[in-house]
Amino acid sequence: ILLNCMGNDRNEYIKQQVQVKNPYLDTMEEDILYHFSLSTKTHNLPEMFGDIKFVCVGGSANRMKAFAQFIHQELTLPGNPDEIRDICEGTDRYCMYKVGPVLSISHGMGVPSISIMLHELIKLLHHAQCRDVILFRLGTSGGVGLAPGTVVITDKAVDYSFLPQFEQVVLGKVITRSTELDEGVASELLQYSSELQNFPTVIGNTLCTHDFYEGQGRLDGALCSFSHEEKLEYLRKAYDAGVRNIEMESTVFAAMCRVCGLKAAVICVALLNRFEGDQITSPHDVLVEYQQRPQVLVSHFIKKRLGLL
Ligand code: R2B
Ligand code: URA
Repeated sequence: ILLNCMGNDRNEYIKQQVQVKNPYLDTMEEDILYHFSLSTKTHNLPEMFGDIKFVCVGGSANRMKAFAQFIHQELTLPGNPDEIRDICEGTDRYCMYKVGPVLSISHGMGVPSISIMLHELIKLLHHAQCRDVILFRLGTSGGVGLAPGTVVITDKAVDYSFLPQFEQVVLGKVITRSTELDEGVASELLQYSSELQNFPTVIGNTLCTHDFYEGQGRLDGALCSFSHEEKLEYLRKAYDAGVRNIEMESTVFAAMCRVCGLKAAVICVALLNRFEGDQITSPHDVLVEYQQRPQVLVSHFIKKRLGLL
């Protein structure tokens, strides 16, 4: 019985760890996380990152720095938030800030950019022996039948045919991975959004595309190979499949986190209603306020989890 218990405990313990799914990694003497400008030989990753519990990623470097400063204030941590240092200052590919148990990282635009970052992030969390980590993508998106400013918590991240899957070409063949996200975290986020004032939030599917213009059915790119009617028909089909917003990273984010046993959620604000147009016409200050909304919601979640609320 005792052995059995220990076995179960051990399984539980391992399950909570960040799992890399690559047998070659353990045979490497050094692992250079090139795009972070970090390495297992030159940096003590367990010491630097071992206490991380929440990882927040988003496209823009400035926005993720602002988020780090914001969460620093929200958690009332000591020190000056203006003096926060970019851990990846040795490279300008991505930026990274650590604030207590929270890591804030930028990922650039699109699937290839975020997937490079996620490979190195998941290895970093593994090398650092982090446990019980939740990942959040905080982003912007185009709303599908939603008022600008609405926050969308992703139920399923779907591809161009509205299926919850991510296709990747590996050695010349397409492999398909599931993009199921953590249901518990999503419903907890929705619950917390109702505790915030003037905070329109919905849960819905998120369409992930490989382009901002033609790929999202926009009529205002340098190329346009379809009509206004065809655009509306595609958006209507998306809406009927439960899609409420469109962005460019959610499927690979969901797929990679799932394979590695990481709980993950996607929270994006809609900057416009795509049934009404393609250009983002809101004034700068309005857009800045919209982009703070996912940050406010995730900060609320983190404070709840840390017992600060
Ligand atoms: C949302 O906004 C960016 C495009 O403007 C892209 O990274 C995304 O997913
Ligand atoms: N990001 C996108 O990918 N699409 C939009 O319409 C707005 C932001």
